Amino acid sequence: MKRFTALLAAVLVSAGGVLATSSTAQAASCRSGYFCVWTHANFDGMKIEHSGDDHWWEGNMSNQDSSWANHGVSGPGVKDHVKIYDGRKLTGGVTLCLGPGQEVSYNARANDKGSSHTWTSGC
Ligand SMILES: [Ca+2]
Repeated sequence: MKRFTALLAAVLVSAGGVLATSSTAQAASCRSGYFCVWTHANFDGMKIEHSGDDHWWEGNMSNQDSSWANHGVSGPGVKDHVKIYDGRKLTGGVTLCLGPGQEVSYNARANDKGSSHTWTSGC
């Protein structure tokens, strides 16, 4: 079962790689290896780029987040998903979880809710 899961993950990763290099170019301007957050929808407004965790989003981003991009790089044992939490210090529940390469231009349920995030191995 473990072997199957690893194989499946490899297939999913390579499928994502194909998608990324096809005509559906990534819309969000966010460096490779980073998780980016914008204060406005459609990757607009103020942007903050995170290479690691931030358990205490500052006031100019806390409860201001309106679009998100996970440009984390996948690899064996790498935490390439990002969970965003309602409260600081990863409290209050997850408002949004992004897989590697995932970009969310707007999400009504998560809009202006986030206050901390962590890299994780899955959603
Ligand atoms: Ca906002």
